Amino acid sequence: MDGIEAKGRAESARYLDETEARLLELSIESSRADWVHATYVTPDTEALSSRAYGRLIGETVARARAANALPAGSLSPEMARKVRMLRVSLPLIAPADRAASEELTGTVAWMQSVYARGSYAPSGSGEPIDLQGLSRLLTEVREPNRLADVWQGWHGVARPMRPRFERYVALANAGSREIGFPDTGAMWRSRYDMEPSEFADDVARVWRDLEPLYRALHAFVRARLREHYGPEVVPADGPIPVHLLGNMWGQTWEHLLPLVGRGTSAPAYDLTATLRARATTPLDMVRYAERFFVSLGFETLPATFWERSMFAKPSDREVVCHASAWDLDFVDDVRLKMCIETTEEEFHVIHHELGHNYYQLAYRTQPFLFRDSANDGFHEAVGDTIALSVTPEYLSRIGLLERTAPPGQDLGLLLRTALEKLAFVPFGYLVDLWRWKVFSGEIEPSEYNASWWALRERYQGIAPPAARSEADFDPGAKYHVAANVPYMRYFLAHVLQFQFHRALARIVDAKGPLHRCSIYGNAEAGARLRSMLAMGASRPWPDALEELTGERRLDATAVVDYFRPLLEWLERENRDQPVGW
Ligand code: X8Z
Ligand code: ZN
Repeated sequence: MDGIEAKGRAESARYLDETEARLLELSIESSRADWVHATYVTPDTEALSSRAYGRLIGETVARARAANALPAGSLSPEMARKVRMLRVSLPLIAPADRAASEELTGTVAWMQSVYARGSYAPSGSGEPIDLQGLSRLLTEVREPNRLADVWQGWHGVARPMRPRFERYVALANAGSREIGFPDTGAMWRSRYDMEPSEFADDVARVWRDLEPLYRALHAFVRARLREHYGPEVVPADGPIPVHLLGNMWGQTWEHLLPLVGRGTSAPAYDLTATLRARATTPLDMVRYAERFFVSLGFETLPATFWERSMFAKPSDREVVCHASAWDLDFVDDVRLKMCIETTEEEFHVIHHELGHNYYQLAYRTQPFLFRDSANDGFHEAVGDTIALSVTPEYLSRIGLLERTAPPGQDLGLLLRTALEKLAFVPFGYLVDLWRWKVFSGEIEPSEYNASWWALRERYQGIAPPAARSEADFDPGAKYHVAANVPYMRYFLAHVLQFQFHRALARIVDAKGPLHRCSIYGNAEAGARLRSMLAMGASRPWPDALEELTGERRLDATAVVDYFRPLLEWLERENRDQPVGW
């Protein structure tokens, strides 16, 4: 490098350092305002968070532009990566025009508030019930008419979002175009160290590999639901009515286990009952999850985590109950925000969330622009990977299960996990298939709802309990649509977590089947996991994947390996059943 080049390098480095310092400052401001909004939803906190977000976006755009103009030859590979990251670091870009920017960030904050405040008073009862309460009813009630009423009531909450959602799409696209993307969906697809079209092809490939597994589970569940509810309610070979699936979006089905599992596939244990019998508190549940990470050699969570997190739903104000993990200062002010209920499902969600927090702590020494996961699917997969190690053997080791489920109960265990994870796969895939098409204009506002249901039927094989129309806005009844959170990350995570788990099982030299393997207490597994997490976003994600697994691609065989015994059994169970819809 000659003198002039060295000077160029030093100037570019200085600009990027300054950029990282400034964006860190604005990100902290924005996170604090968001935190206050999410834990105290009022018009004022909504306005403050939208303002702070607008400032962060404005600065990010200005700096991305300036960084793009730095002489290419002046950038080291690491600096060039930072410049690329700058352009795709945010899920929302507002237009430079001030009024348009305020309208856009204001709309997103408003949709979040509408979602957070949403409630419905089921027919024949007096009090309005929030999403958590309505979701609980979906897991407990078994009368189809009441279930349909609850489902429709919640979906009514999203109707008023529709006109403003349309504006949000137009404005977000305008912002994305100003920084050189054809639309916001293309921007979202540009965060994966490959061409956006390559990424779309890659997830399509993995979906094709997983589709037969999902269809086998779907056929089995449909047949058992038909036995239970009768042929008038559940068709023999058509889509399953979504309100029967024990989840508002039909995205996970584990609450159906007592209804569809029997004999060899009966539930192996009831963790919810145990937690309740012991009066386990939300805080106790978080402590269990923390102890798992500590057993792998991670540090205990900072004192501020315990002081500043929100673990339970406050009774005196509106909050965003949808669980999330936060990193307020991008160093160690990590927090959990969740309205914890004492159930097995929430026990798993807590592990999911702490996975985010431990990832944040692991990459805190990276430069600011690399303080993120290898790709967003990695962030979603870490805690789920740990939850896969919450086996009966582990639960009995920590005293949460009297007796380890004997070997004969593997089908019940696998069926529970399949109802949670395999059932999720098409939903994880289609939410952003829909949004990609909405942003690109392939789906027009006049067909928002019909196109949503076309995808829901095609991929999930489910149907709404009653006719829907374009007066409805059912996508907005899902948190991530209302809150502008990209969703393909969860599809990725549902593959990656099985790749991580399979690799960790090899590291601990597990002898039995994958679903019986727990890495609890294994220091080597912990060290290997930590070294991947500590990379943050400093390298392309295939490098991070390779670090832990030796693999460089998304690979559905890890899912197949995990569920193999169940898949063989399902095939036999489905012998006389129609498969598909
Ligand atoms: O939103 C979440 C987490 C927070 S990142 C609770 N999940 C998705 C959802 O609830 O729809 C986890 C799995 C899918
Ligand atoms: Zn998450």
